[in-house]
Amino acid sequence: MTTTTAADPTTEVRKYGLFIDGTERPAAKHSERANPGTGQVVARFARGSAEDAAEAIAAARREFDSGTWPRLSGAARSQFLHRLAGLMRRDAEKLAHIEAEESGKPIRLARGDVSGSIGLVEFAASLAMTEHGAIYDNLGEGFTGLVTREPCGVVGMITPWNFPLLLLSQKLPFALAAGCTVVAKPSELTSGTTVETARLCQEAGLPAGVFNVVTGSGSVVGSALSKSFDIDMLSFTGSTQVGNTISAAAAPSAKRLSMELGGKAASIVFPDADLEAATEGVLFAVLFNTGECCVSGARLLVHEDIADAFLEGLVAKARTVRTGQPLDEDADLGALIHEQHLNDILAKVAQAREDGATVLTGGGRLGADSLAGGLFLEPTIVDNVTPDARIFHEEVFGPVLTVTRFSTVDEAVGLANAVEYGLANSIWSKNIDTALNTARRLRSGTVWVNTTIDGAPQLPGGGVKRSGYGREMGVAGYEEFTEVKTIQIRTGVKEPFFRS
Ligand code: TAP
Repeated sequence: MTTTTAADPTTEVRKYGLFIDGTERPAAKHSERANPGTGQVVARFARGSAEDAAEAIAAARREFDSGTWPRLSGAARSQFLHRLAGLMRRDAEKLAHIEAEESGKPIRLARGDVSGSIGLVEFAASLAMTEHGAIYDNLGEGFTGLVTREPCGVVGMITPWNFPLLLLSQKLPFALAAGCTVVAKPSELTSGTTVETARLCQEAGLPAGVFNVVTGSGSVVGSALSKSFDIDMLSFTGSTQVGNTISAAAAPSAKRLSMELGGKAASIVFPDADLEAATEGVLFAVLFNTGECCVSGARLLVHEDIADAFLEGLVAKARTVRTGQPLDEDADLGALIHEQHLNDILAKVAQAREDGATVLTGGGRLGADSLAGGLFLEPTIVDNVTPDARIFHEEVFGPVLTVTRFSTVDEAVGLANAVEYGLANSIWSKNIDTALNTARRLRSGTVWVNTTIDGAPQLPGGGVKRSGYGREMGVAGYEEFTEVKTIQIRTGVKEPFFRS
C-alpha cells in the first residue's frame, strides 16, 4: 500500500442557509464541517429547528395542494429536469470538489458521483415525458376503467453522508418528475451539495416551495419530517437502526415509507472465474468509497480449491492501493467520515481477532506524511472469519474485507444469505449455470455477475430483509412517488340492483 501526497488545501469556508419556499436564509444556530482528511473547516451549515421544518413542510404542502407543479404537463417537468441537468453539468467540478471535501471521498470518485447524478436527472426527465396510466377497455360494453398514476404528494427525504448528491439524485428527480413537492434533510456532515442542488433548481426555474432543504440534526429535523401529518411519503436512506426509529415515528400518520437501509454484501468467487478480473472486482467492491458504501462487498466467499492462491494475489494488490487526501487526483482511497467511525472500525477488527480471525494485511490507522492528522485506515483483509463471528454479520462500513471459504454452491448460497441484510451480492464465475442459478437463489435486491457496484439509471436498486423496502431508480423508482387511482366509468344504462 502506498500513500500519495496532499492536495490543494486552499479552501474558503462555504456558507449555507436553510432553503425554504424559494429563499435561502440563515438559522439561529449553525454547525461547521471539517475535511476529514486535513481537519480544515470547509463548510458552515444552518442547524434548522422543528419550526423551520414545519415552515418548509407548509410551503411544500401549499405547492402540492394548490400550486402549479403537480398540475404541469410531464413535458414541462421534463424540460425543467433537462435544464437542471445542464446546470449540474456546468457546475460539475464545483459539486465534486464539495462532495470530496465534506465526505472525505477521493475526487475521482466524487466526479463519478456527480456524472451519475446528472444521468439520473436526465433519465427522470425521460420518465416525466413517457410514463402514463392505463385504460381497460376489455371490461364489457359500457364499462371502462382508467388506472391513473398521480404524484403521491409531499415527500420528505432523509439522506446519509456517504453519497450525499448521488443518493439525493436517486430520489429527487424522480419525485419531481412525478409531480411531487419535497422537503429534504441531508446528513449534518455533508449538506453542501443538497443546498447547492436547491440553488440550481431555483436557477432552472422550479417554483418556490417545490423543493425545500432543512439542514440540521436527524433528531430534530429528521424527526419532525417523520412525525408530520402533512408529509405523504418519507423516503429514507441510512442505517437500519435509524430506519426503524423513523418507521415507528411515522406510524401514527400512516405515511408511505421507502427504506434504503444497511447491507453486508458478499463477493462469491467460484473456481471457474476469471481470477484476474475477480481479484480486481473483489477489491473494488470492498474499497470503493473507502468501504463506506451500503452495497460494499464486505465479505469474500471463496471456493476452498482456489482460496490460498486467490488470497495471495488479493493481498498483493491491496498493498498497492493508493490512499490519499480527498482532493488528491491520484488517490484510490480517501478519509473516513469521522473519528468515532474510524475507532468503531478498529474495534470491530480487534473483535474479529478475538473471535479467531487472522489479519492478512492492514488493520491499522495511517497517518504518515501528507496523511498526518487525517482519518485514514489501511485496506484490511481478515481471513478465517466463521459465520458465527460478529464481523461476518455486522456492517463495518470501512475498507475491511472478511474471508470465508466454501466447498459447494449450496454452502456458498447459505453463507451469502446467512446475514440479516439483503441489499446486493456479486458472483464471479464464467459458468452460466453456476452464475445464474446462484444469482436466483440469493436474497438481495441486486446481484452482479462478473461485475460489481455497477449500474445504470434504468436499473432499480433496493433491499430485502433488514435492508429495507421500496426501490430507487428505474421505472420502479419513479412509480414509488406515484399513487394509483382507479376511475371506473359506466356508460349507457346499468342493470339495476333493486327490483322495485
Ligand atoms: P444514519 O445515521 O442512519 O443517518 C441517516 C440520516 O438519518 C441522516 O440524515 C441523519 O441525520 C438522519 N437521522 C438520524 N437520526 C434520525 C431520527 N431519529 N429521525 C430522523 N432522521 C434521523 O446513517 P449514516 O451513518 O448517515 O449512513 C450510513 C448508513 O446508511 C449505513 O448503514 C448504510 O448502509 C446506509 N446506506 C444505505 C444505502 C442504501 S441505498 N440502502 C445507501 C447509503 C447508505 P444526522 O446524522 O445529520 O443527524
